[in-house]
Amino acid sequence: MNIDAQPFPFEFELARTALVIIDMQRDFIEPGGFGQSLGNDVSLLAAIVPACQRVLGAWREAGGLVVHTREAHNADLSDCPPAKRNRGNPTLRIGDTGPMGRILVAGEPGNQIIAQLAPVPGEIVIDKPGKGAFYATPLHNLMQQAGITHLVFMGVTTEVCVQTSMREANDRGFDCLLLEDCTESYFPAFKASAVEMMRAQGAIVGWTAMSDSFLQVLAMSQPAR
Ligand code: C5J
Repeated sequence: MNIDAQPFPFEFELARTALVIIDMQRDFIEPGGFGQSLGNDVSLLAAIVPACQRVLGAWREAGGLVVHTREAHNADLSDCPPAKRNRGNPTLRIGDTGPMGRILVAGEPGNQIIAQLAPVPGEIVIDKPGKGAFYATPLHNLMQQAGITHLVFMGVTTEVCVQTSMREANDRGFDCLLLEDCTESYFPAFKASAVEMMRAQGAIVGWTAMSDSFLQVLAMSQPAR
């Protein structure tokens, strides 16, 4: 398949491609979570949910592999370095109890993926202690076992966990596409810069495309499995 992308078309085979949805969890998207504790306006992020739902629905229909990630720490915070916990001087630190339970702790209500994009059986869910989806997680092995060579990214936030994960994937040899209208930042200027820098220099980190181009091509595909 061939997607109209920047800086040039992105080619992929459905059976060798995974859709990776980064951290669409309540802690970042709903009031009362980690995002708001850092002083951010979380309403900006909710705007991408309908576009993400359309892509996820079409990808599932096509039989593509889905990976969801969550930024999540163990309840004893053994995987949260003090440097991370203390950063930003937040009103609520990682591990503190907020309106949606303990901030960024696995299993807490705020740590769940939002209902509109909730994983279904058979989809991979990766809990990651860092910003990148590959650091201290089994993601690389799982992708190799599944024969995956290409990754399509959506999620939040563009310049933090999405960009870090795409860079990690790129260094591990994956070809990566970012769906521009399916990613968002608390800082619109940071999103714009991150998108520009990833596709610059001939897709030095990866390609970018709008979800409509992706959906059009997907609609013409044969199911992967
Ligand atoms: C942040 C993320 N922004 N998922 N996490 O701390 O981007």
